[in-house]
Amino acid sequence: MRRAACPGSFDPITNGHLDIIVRASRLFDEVVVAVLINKNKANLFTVEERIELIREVTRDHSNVVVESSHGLLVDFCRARGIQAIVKGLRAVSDFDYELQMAQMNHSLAGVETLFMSTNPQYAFLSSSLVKEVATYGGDVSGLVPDVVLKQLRERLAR
Ligand code: COD
Repeated sequence: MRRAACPGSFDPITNGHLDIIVRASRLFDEVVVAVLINKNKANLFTVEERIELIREVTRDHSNVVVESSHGLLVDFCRARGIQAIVKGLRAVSDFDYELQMAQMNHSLAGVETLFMSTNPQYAFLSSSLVKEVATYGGDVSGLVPDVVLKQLRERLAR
């Protein structure tokens, strides 16, 4: 079985993330969305909430599963027989760091990283920008799935 991981913080999942996950699901038998837990990062949504939102927006894609992980991504991949990591590239500015991580992951465990170019519609999109714009009352509909938009509005209204 050809299995790929789509890793990230997904705080929260955006339409840019979702586009990459769905496109990867057409190329692999199974795509494991790996929600990485980084205790040093202040997140708006808990890991459980992020997982729930991703499950909700990927539920029509039966070969997409969602899990969380502590620690190294390559250990997660090894434990699940995942041969490839799929990452989205938005711009040249993403490339330097992504290349560094891809080479480190290959050197640690021989896991390959495949880069998929972002849908130009979502090239400017990141979870942090979405949160910032939404915090100041900007309209982020169309940038995140509807269920995420609803949760985001509720969370920021508190
Ligand atoms: N269009 C296309 N792709 C996008 C978009 C967009 N608009 N936005 C994000 N993406 C893709 C990118 O590939 C990105 O890498 C991925 O989605 C996840 O994005 P985020 O912002 O949710 O997640 P990050 O950048 O915080 O994730 C970093 C990881 C958690 C993947 C990384 O830190 C990691 O692998 N950590 C595990 C610990 C580890 O193994 N460290 C050593 C690495 S060598």
